[in-house]
Amino acid sequence: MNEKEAKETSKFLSLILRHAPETIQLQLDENGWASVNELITKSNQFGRELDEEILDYIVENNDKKRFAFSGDKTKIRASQGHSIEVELDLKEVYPEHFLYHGTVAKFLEAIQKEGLQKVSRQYVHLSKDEETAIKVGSRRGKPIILSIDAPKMVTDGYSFYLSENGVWLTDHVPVEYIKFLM
Ligand code: HQG
Repeated sequence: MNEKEAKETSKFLSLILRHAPETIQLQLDENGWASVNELITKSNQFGRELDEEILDYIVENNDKKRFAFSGDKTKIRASQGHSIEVELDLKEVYPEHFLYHGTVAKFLEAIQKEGLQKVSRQYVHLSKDEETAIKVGSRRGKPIILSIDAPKMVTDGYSFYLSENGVWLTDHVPVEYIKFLM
């Protein structure tokens, strides 16, 4: 499998495992897991080439480690990024430093009014460093980086979670914790 094919398959898996499993008549369990066998069979029926070797390759080599197998490798799920309700059973963790969020200018006015919202995902996504946030923002255009006083939020009772692939998650970032570095 070449890089282009791997990227396309990864995008397909993001669609199925984060947003719309019904596209291939797949059901995720309440924790977001899909049966590996069922995912392979239903993807193939849908016309998407997939087998265990391809899945292994993607889980291992995906640039953001977006997907993970269960311990016995019978199940697979996305580690974050869902728009559908799943219970990831993430442990609460306490960030000890500022976190970052990459966005673009057209959202700033709304963010300045209502803080960072989940929009269509299950959580607000934050990055551990500015470099990562720049990449996230660049998906949409010229990136604008916001820094978030996460330690202060913890002191004030807000919860944070860290996904298996290192993305910081929270429910809402009110505007008073955001520094607009421009
Ligand atoms: C913006 C990718 C208006 C927010 C990335 C963002 C990440 C608001 C967009 C992960 C707003 C939502 C998530 C408000 C936030 N008003 N706009 N109040 N609050 N926004 O894609 O953080 O490649 O749902 O700034 O790397 O961009 O998919 O969130 O621009 O880790 O694995 O609304 O997705 O990872 O967009 O990205 P998204 P995100 P993957």
